Amino acid sequence: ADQFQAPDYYNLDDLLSDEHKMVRDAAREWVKREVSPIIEEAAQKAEFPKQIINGLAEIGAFGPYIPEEYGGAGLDQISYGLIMQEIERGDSGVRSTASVQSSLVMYPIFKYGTEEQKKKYLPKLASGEMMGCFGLTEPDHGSNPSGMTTTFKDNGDHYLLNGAKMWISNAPFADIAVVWAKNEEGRIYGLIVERGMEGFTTPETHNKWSLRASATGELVFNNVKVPKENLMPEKSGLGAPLGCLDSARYGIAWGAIGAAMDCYDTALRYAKEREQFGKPIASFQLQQKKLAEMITEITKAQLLAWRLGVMRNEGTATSAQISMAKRNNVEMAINIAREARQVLGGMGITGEYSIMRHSMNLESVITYEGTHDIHLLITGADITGIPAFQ
Ligand code: TGC
Ligand code: FAD
Repeated sequence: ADQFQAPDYYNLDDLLSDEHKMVRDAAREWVKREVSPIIEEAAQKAEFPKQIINGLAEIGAFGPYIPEEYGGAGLDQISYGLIMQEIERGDSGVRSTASVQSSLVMYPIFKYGTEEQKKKYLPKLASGEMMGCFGLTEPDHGSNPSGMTTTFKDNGDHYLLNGAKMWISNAPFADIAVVWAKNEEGRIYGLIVERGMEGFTTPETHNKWSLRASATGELVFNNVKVPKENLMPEKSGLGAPLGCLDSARYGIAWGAIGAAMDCYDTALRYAKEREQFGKPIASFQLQQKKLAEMITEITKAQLLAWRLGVMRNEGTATSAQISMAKRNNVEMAINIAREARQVLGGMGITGEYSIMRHSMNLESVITYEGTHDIHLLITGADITGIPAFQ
């Protein structure tokens, strides 16, 4: 059984409201009950566990902060963060599915879509009846999405969409895709593409060593006729997809804490139980150093995420502040996973424990939603006023 006990070294619970704690605890219990028992096998088989979709919807993981009138949970940003933390405590791939559905599919429809689009898609996305994916990255344009070559052009009562997207989470099973493409003037817009439209295919990406319980694929558009009412008109330009990324990156800053907590908690328990040289390995200074540094880093990351959440609630958090938290917290988690794996010795490499899976997953998390390098450059540009991307 899942024995997880969440570390809270600085009594962060005192900073949370009763609603925050209730939402967090419900997500935590659900992960223990529904995710932990099945996730290792799903990851080993490289299958997304579709049976958890309903449960994700029930804990409010699809559109936590989308208003209730559109089917969302109507929660604040801290609750959103806490849900992501708990889900990623289970698995980063499951959190990916929730991040994409909420921040990369529901958010753009809510912010940039028409009233008809909101009514048509948001309630079904919130309930999990419909699943979505987000296509920004292309084979030749990852860190530099402004160079994208996917295009759409006016063709009477519809647009003709051509191009390809790569590394798209949820693509193999998604019912709809929010796709970013350039019009004839080179201006970027988001289009809602539905599965079944002629010329639209979603080949799956195989042989991943990371995020194996998440389905990843391509989006290929070959003269796809997209009805004009599927264009999201309220925002265009690169700022439109980047606005969605702000929300998803914020969720990852919390999610990474969950993965780190799980690794720390597992390593701490193991170190107290495992004996070598006639003593628990937790009694050796070298192991204590690892564990003490882990809890210190987790505590710092919690404070960063919490403060960012307060600023998100106030509407004052900048994109650069979000980049700092995503970058710091994911690096924190990947380092903790690596150290925790060593505390478990040989057992650490097996699927008996979650640590190696977290460690492999975090290799994707440190790359997607803006690589570790790109977030450093965003901070660099912000503090110096000099962008160093090119
Ligand atoms: P730049 O000139 O800096 O900006 C272009 C326009 O965008 C505006 N902007 C933003 N708006 C909202 N939010 C942000 N975070 C924004 N950052 C920039 C900016 O003001 C400007 O607006 P305007 O009106 O002046 O045109 O653009 P650039 O081409 O120099 O690129 C900047 C850079 C490198 C930081 C950006 O392109 C970037 O972030 N690259 C990384 C790409 C990335 O993160 N891709 C993620 C793909 S999705 C994904 O990975 C999902 S995984 C999900 C999962 O499974 O969990
Ligand atoms: P590149 O941009 O080619 O970068 C390669 C290396 O060069 C990196 O180390 C990078 O930091 C470095 N680099 C690039 N530019 C600079 C620079 N200016 N200065 C210094 N170094 C630089 N995308 C989506 O749109 N939707 C999704 O759902 C999605 N899901 C994903 C799921 C997984 C499992 C993975 C692995 C990726 C996913 N992505 C998704 C794509 C992800 O966002 C990209 O992989 C990421 O943005 C990096 O792009 P790239 O892989 O093309 O690497």
